[in-house]
Amino acid sequence: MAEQIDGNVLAAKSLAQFGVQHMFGVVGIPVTSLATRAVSLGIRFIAFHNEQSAGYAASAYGYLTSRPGVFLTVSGPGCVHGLAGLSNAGANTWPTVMISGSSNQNDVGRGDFQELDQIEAVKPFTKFAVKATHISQIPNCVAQVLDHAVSGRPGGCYLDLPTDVLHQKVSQSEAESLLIEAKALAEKNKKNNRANVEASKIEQAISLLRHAERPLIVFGKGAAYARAEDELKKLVEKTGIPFLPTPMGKGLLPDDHSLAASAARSLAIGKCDVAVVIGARLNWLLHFGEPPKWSKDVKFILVDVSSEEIELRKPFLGIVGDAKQVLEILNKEIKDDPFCLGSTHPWVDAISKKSKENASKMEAQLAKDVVPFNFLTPMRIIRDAILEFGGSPAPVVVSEGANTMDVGRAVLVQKEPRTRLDAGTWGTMGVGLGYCIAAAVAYPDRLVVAVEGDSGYGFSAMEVETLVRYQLPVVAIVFNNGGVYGGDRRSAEEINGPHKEDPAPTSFVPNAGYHTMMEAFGGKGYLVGTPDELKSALSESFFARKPAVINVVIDPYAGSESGRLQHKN
Ligand SMILES: Cc1ncc(C[n+]2csc(CCOP(=O)(O)OP(=O)(O)O)c2C)c(N)n1
Ligand SMILES: *[C@@H]1O[C@H](CO)[C@@H](O)[C@H](O)[C@H]1NC(C)=O
Ligand SMILES: [Mg+2]
Repeated sequence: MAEQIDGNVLAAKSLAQFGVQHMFGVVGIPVTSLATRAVSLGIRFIAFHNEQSAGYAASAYGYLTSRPGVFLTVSGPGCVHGLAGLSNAGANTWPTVMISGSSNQNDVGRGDFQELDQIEAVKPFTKFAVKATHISQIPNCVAQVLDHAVSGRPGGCYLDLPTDVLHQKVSQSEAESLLIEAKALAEKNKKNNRANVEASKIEQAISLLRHAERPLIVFGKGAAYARAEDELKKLVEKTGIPFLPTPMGKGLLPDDHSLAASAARSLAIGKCDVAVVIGARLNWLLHFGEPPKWSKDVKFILVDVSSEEIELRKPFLGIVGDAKQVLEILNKEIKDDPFCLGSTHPWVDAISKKSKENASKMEAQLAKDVVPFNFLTPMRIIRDAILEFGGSPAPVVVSEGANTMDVGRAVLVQKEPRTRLDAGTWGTMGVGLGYCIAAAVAYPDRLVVAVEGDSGYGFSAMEVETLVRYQLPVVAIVFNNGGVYGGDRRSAEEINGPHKEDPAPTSFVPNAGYHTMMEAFGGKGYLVGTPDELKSALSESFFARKPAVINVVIDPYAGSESGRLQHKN
């Protein structure tokens, strides 16, 4: 009898054929064999403790590499944990594929092992979901799910592989022809992300920018994903228009560029009359593009890959297209009739003055060595250590938390694109270690530095074992202020009732030994409370390129409740 292979092997072969190089996940029935077969075909499988983190890792991998980040889960609860990663990928619009095993098709509705209608469960969080109902469909399903993740606006996609399908068999030769067929079909169906950008819209955009008195260029992680940095640089330098990145747009142009408006953010968005917004959504992070933060007369030029986004926001001018492609055309068109505001232009000058004022106030605060640590002192030391470590490509910075993330965003300096991964559009806590693992796997030559609130860190802290197991060069710095936002801030009348002896809902055990948890797995742990201790822990761990946790003791009352978002709490 000719040699036969099962669905697990065919799925692994399909993933390899369609270019998957890394996979994240948690194994178990019925997908363990899929993972081991994938490894034997050359795919690196990073095994996690929890599917949430594996999903976060896959999504960040998708963002960093522009290829779908793939993660594998078991059925039922594994799939449900994975929804965290899938939904966060959708919120961030990062190309991500969750593959889950599911129960036997014949036993559906009878309470099979880990049974769940997974296609229904993933629906709100995916742009495409498909179930292979027979082994012969596997190669084509794999091709489709990978393609949908990256086409148009990227996002989460799902592939369901029932146990019976994973156990079905086909002959080697049949498998080969299924793989060939799927490849041919994928070539034929390949979608073209390069839309036809209307020339009249480009002309209109240029005319708006040319006649604006106070123009602004805003860009976000969509532009970073599109690798639009060179074209953005050209546009900014050609026109002399100040720019403002969203948090993960930071680094597309260096934070210390003379036209950076981040330190004059309020003025820039409050007073600009024309704003070209590229690969960033006018959502809460940009105050919906509305007053009072923005002027009521501002004209938005919105560049986005998704026509739905443009329909939703109703900008003055909407241009549907890939950020890099649209910028290429804009730059080409401007060339024939160049204009540049120059540093003496009143708007550029006002932004620059305001920036310098704000920056020097900040530097004065940062220059002080405050012990017990506030947030600023250790953040300055970390900033300087990262800059001093330098290297090109630069280290990737991962950040989450409330105060810790907000202070980090203002203080840490990004000079290269896609070097900042944070809680993102949803403000999701728990993403940090997954993002660290993704960055270290996607960029094996780089250092990864995580700057994390103790609460944010704790959501996925067990994944430090994963760092040690794969020996990834990740230095996780925990800002340990004993809780969510820090110490117990309840007023006397709030501390009452039968449970008044309980710690506050925001409090953790004080002085938790996060560094010893890392040491328990054989990684390096540091406990630091002074500038000198922190400096020495940073330089040692950065150069060691080994997994490390630095437990930084912060004054529990140094931060504020909800960090920057106090008005929402
Ligand atoms: C998944 C998820 N759960 C809960 C929250 C609510 N939340 C916002 S910030 C935060 C933690 C803030 O504490 P920490 O990370 O220690 O930062 P700090 O302000 O203390 O520096 C939490 C729990 C969230 N954003 N995401
Ligand atoms: C001052 O600079 C910080 C950091 O760049 C920024 O977050 C803040 O919004 C700036 N303040 C104003 C008023 O623009
Ligand atoms: Mg905290």
